[in-house]
This record gives sequence, C-alpha cells and structure tokens, in this order.
Amino acid sequence: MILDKLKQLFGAEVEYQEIVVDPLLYEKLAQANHIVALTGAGISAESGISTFRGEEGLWKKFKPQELANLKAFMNNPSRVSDWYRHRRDIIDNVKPNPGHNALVKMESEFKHVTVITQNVDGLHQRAGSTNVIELHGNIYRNYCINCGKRYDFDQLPKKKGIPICEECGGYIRPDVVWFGESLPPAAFNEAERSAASADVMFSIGTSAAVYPAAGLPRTAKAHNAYLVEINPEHTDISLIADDTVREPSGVALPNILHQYQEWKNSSEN
Ligand code: BJW
Ligand code: ZN
Repeated sequence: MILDKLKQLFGAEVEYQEIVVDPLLYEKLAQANHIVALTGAGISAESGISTFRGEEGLWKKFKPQELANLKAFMNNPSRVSDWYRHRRDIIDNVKPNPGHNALVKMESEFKHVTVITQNVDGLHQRAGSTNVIELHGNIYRNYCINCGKRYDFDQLPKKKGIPICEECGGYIRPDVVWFGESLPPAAFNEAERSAASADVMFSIGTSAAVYPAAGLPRTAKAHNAYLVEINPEHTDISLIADDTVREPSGVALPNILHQYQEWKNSSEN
C-alpha cells in the first residue's frame, strides 16, 4: 500500500523503507520558507554515474591531476576530450533516479526550494527541478579556449580527439570547473545567498572535500539552518549536521518526503 503510493509519487524504482530521522526535521520543514539541497556525485550514483572518490570512484582509475585541470588539458587535449566524451555518452544513456525525483516533488510541497549542485550531468534539470544552481558547470556545454565561442555537445564532431573551433582553430573544452579555476561568480554568489537564507539544508551525496562548495553547509549552519546529511558514508559535514541519514539518497529522499507528508496529515487531523 505504502509502496504503491511511493511508486506512484516518485517512479517505479523507489524502495519503501522507513528512514529514521529526528521528528524535529518535520517541524523544521513545516515552518521553512526556504529549503536548500546541496548535491554531489552520490545523488547520481543510483542512476549509474560513477562518483569521484571512494572505492568505485573515477579517481581510482584516473588521476585528477592528469584530467581535471587546465594544464592537463593543454598537455594532452585529446585524452582529456575523449574522457569527457566517454562520460557524456554514459550520462546520455542514464536517467534521473528517485533521489532526483524527490527533489522535484519538494517544489510542489514547499514554498521555495533551491538545488545547488556540484554535478555537471544535468540530471536535476532532466528530472524537472526548476531552480538549479550549477557550481561546477555542465558537461554538455563547451567553449573555445581561444575566442570563447560556445558549442553545444551536439554541435561537436562525433569522432574521437580534440574538437577544434570553426571560427579560430582553437581548442574546444567542456564548460566545467577544473581544479584551480574559479567557480562561475554569479552561480557561486547565488549559492552563498541561498545557503545563508536556508531554513533547512540537505547535504546529499557529497564527500564535502572540494571547496568552496564544501563550505556552503557551514554557511547555512552559521545562519541557523537545520542541516541534514544524506550519505551512506561519514564526511566532515557529519560533524556539524543536526541529523545524518546513512542511506542512499534514492531511498532516503522519497521516504523522508513521504514520512513528512504522513506526519503533516496526522498533525492536521
Ligand atoms: C552517496 C551515494 C548514494 C555514494 N547516495 N550518497 C580551501 C581549502 C582547501 C583547498 C581549497 C580551498 N579552496 C579552494 C581549494 C582548492 C580546490 C580544492 O577544494 N581542493 C581540495 C580537493 C583540497 N578547489 C578548487 O580548485 C576550486 N576552485 C577554486 O577554489 O577557485 C578559486 C581559486 C582559483 C585559483 C587558485 C586557487 C583557488 C574548483 C573545484 C573544481 C572541482 N571540479 C571537479 C571536476 C568537475 C568537472 C568534471 O566533472 O570532470 O568537480 S572535481 C570533482 O569533485 C567534481 C565534483 O563536483 C567535486 C566534488 O565531488 P563530490 O560531488 O563531493 O563527489 P565525491 O565522489 O567526492 O563524493 C561522493 C559522495 O557520495 C561520497 O561521500 C559517497 O559516500 C556518497 N554516495 N553513493 C548518497 N547512492
Ligand atoms: Zn575559437
């Protein structure tokens, strides 16, 4: 019965499982004007996209210093371009999971929901979230490092190797933020404003190892937000969170939202 309702609300793959949370969360959610979700690679793991860190993470197979910075790209542009093309192919063939879908559903349950994501896969937008801040860019967008001309993914040649700008012959790179590069200022400023005005912040599927994104939960706490971490593993955020849920986000988020709805119905009756 509960499972049928969950499936109806969040999609066929959702699993019913009671999630143990401090009931204070329901009160905080009921009173909240602004709910913010900071997401990382873990929210897309159940869609089949590898995380960066951890046993199965991308950085076990590929060294970040050889791929995710401008120097690596300039040293070996074909290798870096092929790696991004390979990752885009994977992303093209997966779909959002119940964790993404639950964040979409929150938009109809609460007044103001902001998703701040470190992910470059665009899955929040594909799921239907309408207020998404991308801190580390998007793997589908590209630009020429020489003249800045922008290219969508489908404008790039399908063949392997470095794509070349049709205007000036420069290298075309993915519009993602590599180590040592600044985050898009408008996106980061908006993320800081959102964190500072959050009444409830969920930190979901991020190792919180990469700054400045990892500082946002601290900003939220400093402004009195109720902070909940959803991550099967311990992170630095666990130390400051008001509550931690050690479950995959695709299980935790739909069930927490469902439990909140039940709590609200029972407290209204
Ligand atoms: C699940 C799950 C499931 C699994 N459900 N959970 C302050 C202190 C120290 C260092 C710095 C600092 N400020 C800046 C720095 C330097 C640097 C940095 O932070 N380095 C640290 C590594 C030490 N930061 C930067 O360089 C940033 N730029 C910057 O600060 O600019 C100013 C500046 C300019 C010039 C000079 C100096 C400074 C830029 C950072 C860019 C990060 N880029 C990447 C690659 C993007 C492109 C691409 O995709 O290829 O972004 S790195 C990679 O890490 C990617 C991610 O967005 C980011 C964060 O990773 P995330 O999302 O947390 O994933 P994981 O894999 O780490 O964790 C997954 C989690 O999910 C795990 O905890 C699992 O347990 C969990 N999980 N399954 C829920 N089902
Ligand atoms: Zn160009």
